[in-house]
Amino acid sequence: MKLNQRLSKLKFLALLIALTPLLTLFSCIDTNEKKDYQSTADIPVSREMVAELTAPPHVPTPVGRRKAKKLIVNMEILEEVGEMTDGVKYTYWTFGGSVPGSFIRTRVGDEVEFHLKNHPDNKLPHNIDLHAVTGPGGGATSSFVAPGKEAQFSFKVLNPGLYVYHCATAPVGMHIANGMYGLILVEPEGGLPKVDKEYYIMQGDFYTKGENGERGLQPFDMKKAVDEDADYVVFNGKVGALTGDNAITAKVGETVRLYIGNGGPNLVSSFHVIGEIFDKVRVEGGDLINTNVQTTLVPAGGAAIVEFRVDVPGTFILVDHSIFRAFNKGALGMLKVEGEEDLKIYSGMQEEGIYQPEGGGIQKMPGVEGSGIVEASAKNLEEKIEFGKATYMQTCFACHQAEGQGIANAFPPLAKSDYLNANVNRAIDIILNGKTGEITVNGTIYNSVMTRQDLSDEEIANVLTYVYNSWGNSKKDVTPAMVRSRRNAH
Ligand code: HEC
Ligand SMILES: [Cu+2]
Repeated sequence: MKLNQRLSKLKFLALLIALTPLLTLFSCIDTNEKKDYQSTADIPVSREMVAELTAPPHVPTPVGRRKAKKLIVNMEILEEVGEMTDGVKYTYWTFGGSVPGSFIRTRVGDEVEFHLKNHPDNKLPHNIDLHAVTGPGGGATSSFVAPGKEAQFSFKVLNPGLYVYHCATAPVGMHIANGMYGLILVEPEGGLPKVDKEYYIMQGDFYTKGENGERGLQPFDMKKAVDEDADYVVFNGKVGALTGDNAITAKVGETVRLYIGNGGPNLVSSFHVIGEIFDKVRVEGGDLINTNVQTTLVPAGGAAIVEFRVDVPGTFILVDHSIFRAFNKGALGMLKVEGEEDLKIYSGMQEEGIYQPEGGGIQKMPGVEGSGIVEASAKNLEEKIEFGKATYMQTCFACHQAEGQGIANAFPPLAKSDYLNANVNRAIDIILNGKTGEITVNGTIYNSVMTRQDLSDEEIANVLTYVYNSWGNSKKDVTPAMVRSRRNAH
């Protein structure tokens, strides 16, 4: 221990000596700039500028030496169907039409005027929480915006670093799980050091009703999300967003900087590039620089900046080194490097695609479906209500809330709902088939989407019996037979 400590002290000293010229350089820059302001909050802004926003894997032009400005960010929220992988569709909720959302590039001292626009075709209200904001909710409380509306708020950019932004509208996990996250970079005064190539990559985990690879439009699965049982773990919103023709590229001898984010909602990423060593990692996207790193941890709701020089040609595979995610769930990308071989560094026999998942993107384990477990039936009304409550807390709670109160402008109340109490068959149909289009509940209009709930007849009977016997509703007893007859009616 002692020896170790002494050793690390020595190392520290050596590092200090090695860094001295660098440090002096930095302090030079520092004193130059510090003339005009004490803290970054005091940096004056000159003029106005509309921010360039880019879809992944691209990033906007570096800030370089530009002065702090009033930076107008126009961000449009779009809910749209995309392809998770071949034959599998998913309804993404996006900032700017991509997952992750548009990359925002700022510098310390900028005064950002944020315009959040919720497209009129969207179904739900949203907002934005930017981790780069100093203020309540990171902007969330000031940016809640219904479809067809625009919200505006401003903030001063105080701390340099790479920050996540995400939607923070309830149920928050669901909005993030549907793709509502992205990165905002805050460059220091004078900008980050120049590199040859920069790319934007963000990991996310997805939860679908069907298993990995099951075809068709797959609805979000709340239970799997709560259980952190991801069907897909991907870079940039889908399987293959960074492979084959979509691979990112560089030439031998170039320096590459990757802005890596992790939207989660649940999983942390062990980000690794097979066959490369990160010369530099800006740990967690902050000021701390680590060097010679193999794998860097990117927390959910966090980021890292990794930099390396590519010395030899070939295809380098980007993975989450929780490796089943890479080969079985999609967390795999490619960096294709062209140029001259350097046999001194690497002797050869490189085979492109050697790390391709066997037989394409999706693999299935045999024989795990249909556990065959049958739950005991409820014996009386009390048990129905008890079982129904359990289903409610697992399935309906995220949207309709614990006391059935719903969420204004998004999810109608089930408590004292005139709509619910007026017609049992209609309520059963809603659970069986889902519901879209305009409805009026207790005098308020809702026009949103409830996806069909994949529940057995008995589960539906129990959950509705629980709802009808709670929160001032009309105390009906819904039976499995009633549900069965509605199911057969279609
Ligand atoms: C993903 C969010 C979501 C989940 C989960 C969900 N609902 Fe809904 N529910 C909605 C939305 C949105 C509407 C309104 C649909 C519309 O505007 O057409 C709705 C409407 C309803 C209505 C009719 C309106 C009312 O307030 O009476 C009932 C009844 C209902 N849901 C019951 C349930 C039950 C029971 C569950 C659980 C088994 C459930 N919902 C799960 C979002 C959800
Ligand atoms: Cu949202």
